[in-house]
Amino acid sequence: MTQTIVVDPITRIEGHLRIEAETDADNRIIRASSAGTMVRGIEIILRGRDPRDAWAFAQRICGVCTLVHGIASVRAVEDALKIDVPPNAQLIRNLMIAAQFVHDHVMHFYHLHALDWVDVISALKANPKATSELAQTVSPSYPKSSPGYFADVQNRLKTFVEGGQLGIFANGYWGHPAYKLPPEANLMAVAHYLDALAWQRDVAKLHAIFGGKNPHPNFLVGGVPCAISVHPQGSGEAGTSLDMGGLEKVQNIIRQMRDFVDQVYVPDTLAIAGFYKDWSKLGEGVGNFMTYGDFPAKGMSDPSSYLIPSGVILNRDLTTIHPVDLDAENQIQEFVAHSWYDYSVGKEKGLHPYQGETELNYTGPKPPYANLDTNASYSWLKSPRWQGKAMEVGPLARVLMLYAKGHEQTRELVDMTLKKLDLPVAALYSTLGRTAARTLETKVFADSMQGWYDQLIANIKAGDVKTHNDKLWEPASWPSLAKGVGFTEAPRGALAHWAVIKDQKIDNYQAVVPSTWNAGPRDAAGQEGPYEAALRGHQLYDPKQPIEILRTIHSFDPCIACAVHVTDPNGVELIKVKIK
Ligand code: NFE
Ligand code: MG
Repeated sequence: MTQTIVVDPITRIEGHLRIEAETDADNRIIRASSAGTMVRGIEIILRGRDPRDAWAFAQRICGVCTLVHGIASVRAVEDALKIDVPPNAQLIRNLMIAAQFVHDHVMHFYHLHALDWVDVISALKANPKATSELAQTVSPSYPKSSPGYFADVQNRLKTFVEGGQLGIFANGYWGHPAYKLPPEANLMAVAHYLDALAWQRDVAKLHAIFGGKNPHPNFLVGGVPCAISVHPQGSGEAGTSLDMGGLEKVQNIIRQMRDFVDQVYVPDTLAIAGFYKDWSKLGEGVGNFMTYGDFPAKGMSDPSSYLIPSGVILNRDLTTIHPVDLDAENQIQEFVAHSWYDYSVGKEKGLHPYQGETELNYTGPKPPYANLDTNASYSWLKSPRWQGKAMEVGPLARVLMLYAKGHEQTRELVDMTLKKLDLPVAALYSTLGRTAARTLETKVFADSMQGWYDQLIANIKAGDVKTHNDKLWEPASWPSLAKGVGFTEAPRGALAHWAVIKDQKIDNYQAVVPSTWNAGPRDAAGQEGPYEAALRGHQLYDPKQPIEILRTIHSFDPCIACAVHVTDPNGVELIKVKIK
């Protein structure tokens, strides 16, 4: 007998995601459908606006990836108007993007994904002294590892549970046999969950130092809005510009970031992964991977200088990297065959984002409803495709790309991880591989921050304090028609904004974001998106507690606000959790 399991909303993600999974008599998923259930349409809001302001609107697509839409937006306008960004501004952008990665990935691991693997209630049974011994083996350089420390954390947890107020830990499938960690490992992870909360509050300040605030730091077409002062610290001459005192704070934050990644995040990932090696055979997805590339050493116009290379990997073949051209009309297209949109060319055809259309047409059932008709339209997400093929974007795509291109540190990290877990390279193509890739790339980017910081300081010491190029600031200097694409690697994957500028105003604006690539519905040809493909084959131990679905979906780190560029206009919850 087949049945449909509905998980709606999927929690511990950003935005509103619904999964409908059809299972066979053995509770094995034979067909999964991924649906975004909310829409607003930032792209419509942007029409007619000054392109120099677009970043501030686009950035509101999401408060989780707090700055990536700002970056993609200023780059789109700079690409359209052919504006070069000064080297210091590029370095500051690299530092801000990398800080976003480190912050976001650590938060995702501990606060969104960990509880799929860590049983909070089991931590109550742990022996604090044994936990301390475990912690000192797993993370020998991390200072918070005494028996007293773990006893304190356990007591805090006990108080929650005895008060009947699990709060942030209220809804988990605690006690499910899929949890494999011993109580001590669970207690250690819960302690690091709390440590990571305090840590993230401090390191988020990097964005505020360069961009005035976090989330949603300020940006500027042509550079960055923070002026640099060379006046000595404390001389009172710097005004509101960034002085050496501010830069020293940045140095301290980079140190704090690297310490937490090295001492806690990487060792915890490896330790926890050791108990879940079965998950190296599940949850692959579509087997195609794409990156746009980022972190230029010499500006966006020189892709050979990017730390993350751009390219496409097809069918796991790491020997051939296909080039990605974001301007080519036959490469990237969005389809709406199963989405609640209409296209003027008909629902079966794809459109390149320069010609992209945002014409809402909800044809789904009236809520509350039991099921969506997944043979018809069933999502507010479109289905982006590269040369007609579904692509996974994100940490796994980036790590594979760096690995395929022979990036030395990535190779060492991947080889170390596989050796430690005693797994083959093929293990990367899985739920476990995706989660490990997120951790490993965090280390690569955190370490790279030091180099960009050192370069910035060297430039300033050599007398270069320029952070903005205002040569083409005045709209009168622009052509009457221009179009450009701005791209970045966001924590969840390749992100690009396409802007058409006509008579100094935005004529069309399209954002195609990472979670749309990963979470989008089937296309006109019936090809699944990565979430849908990844879920197929999962066997559910208990369909009423579908933790297996959460593990794989969370391994992608969904952000549905980004994916449909939304927030709900009325704050109304449309649909309730329904597992039947
Ligand atoms: Ni709202 Fe985002 C990231 C973007 S979406 S989190 O990272 O773009 O997938
Ligand atoms: Mg879009």
